[in-house]
Amino acid sequence: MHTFEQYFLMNSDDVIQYVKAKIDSFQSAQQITCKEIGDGNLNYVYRVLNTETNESVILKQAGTTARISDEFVLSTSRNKIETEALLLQHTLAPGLVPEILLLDETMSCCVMEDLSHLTIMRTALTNFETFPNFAEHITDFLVNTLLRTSDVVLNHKEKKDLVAKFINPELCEISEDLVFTEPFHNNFNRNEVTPGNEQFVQTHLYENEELHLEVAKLKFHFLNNTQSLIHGDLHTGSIFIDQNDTKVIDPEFAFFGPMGYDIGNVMANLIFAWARGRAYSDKEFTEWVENTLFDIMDLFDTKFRAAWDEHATELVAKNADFKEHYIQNILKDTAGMAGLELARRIVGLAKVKDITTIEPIEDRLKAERLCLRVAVELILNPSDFQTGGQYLTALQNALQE
Ligand code: SR1
Ligand code: MG
Repeated sequence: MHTFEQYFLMNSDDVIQYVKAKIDSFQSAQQITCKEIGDGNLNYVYRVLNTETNESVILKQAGTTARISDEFVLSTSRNKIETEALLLQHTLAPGLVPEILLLDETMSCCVMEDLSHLTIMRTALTNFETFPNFAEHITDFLVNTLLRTSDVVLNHKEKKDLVAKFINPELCEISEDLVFTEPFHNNFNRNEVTPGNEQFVQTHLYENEELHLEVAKLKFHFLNNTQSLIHGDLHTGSIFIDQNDTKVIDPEFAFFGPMGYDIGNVMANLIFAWARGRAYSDKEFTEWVENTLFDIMDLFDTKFRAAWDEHATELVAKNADFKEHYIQNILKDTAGMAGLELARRIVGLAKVKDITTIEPIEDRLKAERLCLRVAVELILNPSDFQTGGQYLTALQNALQE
């Protein structure tokens, strides 16, 4: 019988015991099932169900290494960062993240609301499902979590306390390596270029000095700009969705970084879905993705401006030209970061199913080159991407080449 007073990595039986011990409504439950359902790269996720009452919860625990590979040795305290990010995001963007029921720092686990009536967005997009409310919901999430954790809104001392609380060096290092470094150099064995695209990657990424300069600028921006509490890994695998609801999950990479990293991740991962839609000639789906890309930029801009006017407390932020300058820079960062995400998911360690499951292989190779052409354009010319329309033009141009 465990007391859960010292950390160990739980199995399904341990999780049942744990939930009975820690969650009041499960205390006297007789019929409990528990299944590991995690499909992320880092942690273990269990769904615990009381089959008599149908009540269910999710338990997420961090192991001492990443699930994807033992080569990433990580502090289990990432679970605390994730849970505290969710708690804060819940106050800023209610209804758009799961409810937390318990945080256990000793066991490096949390218990949260079960969202398994929803689907992981990447899975749904891979099946060409569309979501009419997504642009509205994700821009509500982005504007509220990003603007309201920035110095525009927060008291600067309070913000510095939060910056310290969310220092996340190990998870940031993963992004620094996998997103900002490895995909642009051919001497990292975690890169895996699909056979047939070697020459393209060599020319457009590995030997592109102009690109390397822009990537270096973006990397130092990521390292040095404590702009807002960002999610840090906001791809479509970190979103649960259905026709009504959108819930953002998995912020274990959260730290104070540039807002554009989150917005760019959302844009890039929709571009993967778009490239897949093109590969399978699904016109309705690709049109929905295009409209969504357009709407996200448009809605973000409109809502961010309105939220600025409503919530800004910093005196200099009342200057209209400063507001303009600030927003232009967020959108510029968004383009650069979207380009990085597009490149790293094609070449680097953590690939995306939207692209890897495209068949036949010639179509996958073509979709990869399409994403990489868009990536290079976004990274080289980020200032040219202030509107959704400019993204759509870049997608059309990349198709021509
Ligand atoms: C070692 S973790 C690999 C990737 O999975 C996560 O979801 C992040 O995107 C990370 O880069
Ligand atoms: Mg994740």
